[in-house]
Amino acid sequence: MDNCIFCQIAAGKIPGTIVYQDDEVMAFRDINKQAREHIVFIPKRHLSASLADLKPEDSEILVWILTAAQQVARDLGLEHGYRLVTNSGPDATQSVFHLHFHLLGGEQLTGWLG
Ligand code: D5M
Repeated sequence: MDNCIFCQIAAGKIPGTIVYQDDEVMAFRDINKQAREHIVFIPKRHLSASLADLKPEDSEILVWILTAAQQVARDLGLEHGYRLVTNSGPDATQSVFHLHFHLLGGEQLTGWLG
């Protein structure tokens, strides 16, 4: 999608600090980081705006993203733990409407709500 910032990062049209990619998944550093390590995982294809509207036939992307997150967490040395979350919809303050997951770690995380 032309007006989607994450599609533009996936296509190399705008820069991102990419830490991982394969055929289906890309991961890059969040520009508004909320933890010492904060990585965003996206499907390279614009499969859905959020988890809420991901079609069952596209759900295998969830396994690929979780597998990529596991790999990146290992590569970043997050042996003490990390958090993987997705914001879906306005109550979750989602701001970019291309399915994505946040990997947060590298420090003691506190709180669930904010
Ligand atoms: O999270 C969307 C996240 O996307 C938010 O934490 C900022 C991040 N973001 C937005 N634009 C960029 C670029 N260009 N590079 C890296 N990170 C970016 P949400 O879950 O939708 O609130």
